[in-house]
Amino acid sequence: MFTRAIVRKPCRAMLNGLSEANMGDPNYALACEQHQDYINALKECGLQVTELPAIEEFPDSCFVEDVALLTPKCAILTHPGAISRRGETSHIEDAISEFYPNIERIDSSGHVEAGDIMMVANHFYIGLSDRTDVNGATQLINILAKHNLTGSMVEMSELLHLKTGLSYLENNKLLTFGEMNTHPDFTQFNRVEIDGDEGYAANSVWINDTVLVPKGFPKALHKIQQLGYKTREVAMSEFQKLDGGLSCLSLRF
Ligand code: CIR
Repeated sequence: MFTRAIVRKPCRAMLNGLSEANMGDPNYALACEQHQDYINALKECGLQVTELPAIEEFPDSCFVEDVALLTPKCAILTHPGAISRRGETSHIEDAISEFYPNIERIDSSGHVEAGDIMMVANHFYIGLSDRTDVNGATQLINILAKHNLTGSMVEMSELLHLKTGLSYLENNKLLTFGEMNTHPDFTQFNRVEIDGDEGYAANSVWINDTVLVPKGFPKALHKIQQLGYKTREVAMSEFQKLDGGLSCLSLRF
């Protein structure tokens, strides 16, 4: 059960955000509209939303998920693998300190972006991607252990972040895509494969028994509804152009 979320408004400089999507430049006005609807969707799921202002200095700063891991027991500031994103952590710290008195941190010898971290109850799967390395993941596992939480590293080779191809929908249900469909670390879950042409929807978000699903992926939407969940579609086209999915736009806790 989540009660709160933190989001950050997109900045005009988002046009210069990191991207390998080759889908063209995002339209800033439309991105702001979509972001507002995303906030509405979080509120419809019962969350109290902290809305942080845009920071022009960091083009990718609306993707707040990557710079911190918030768990029921602790908050951890990451050290992003993407150089242009490292300064984002100090900006999120103030917002988080309101809710977590003692903030842990990944030191600069390792890299972690929390888009690579999937929480399943007290266990945290940590994808080893271009953005998260063994040093960072080891630091994270050690911090989690101090709080009676566990973590494990997941080998991966194709996706930007672990959750680009995986979403845990609670109740042992897992959406998978691409290399995650047959990944040995996830065979114990009830897996639902997202079709190759709808891979972007593998990043959907469970919030208090509603699942947010990106708009325009009808097969994925149907599969999630068949699992018994209420769904809420959110248009994400402008964030997709920057490789950002639904989970990336908020910290939920
Ligand atoms: C980046 O490449 O860092 C951003 N353009 C997108 C971040 C997406 N975040 C995520 O998947 N958690």
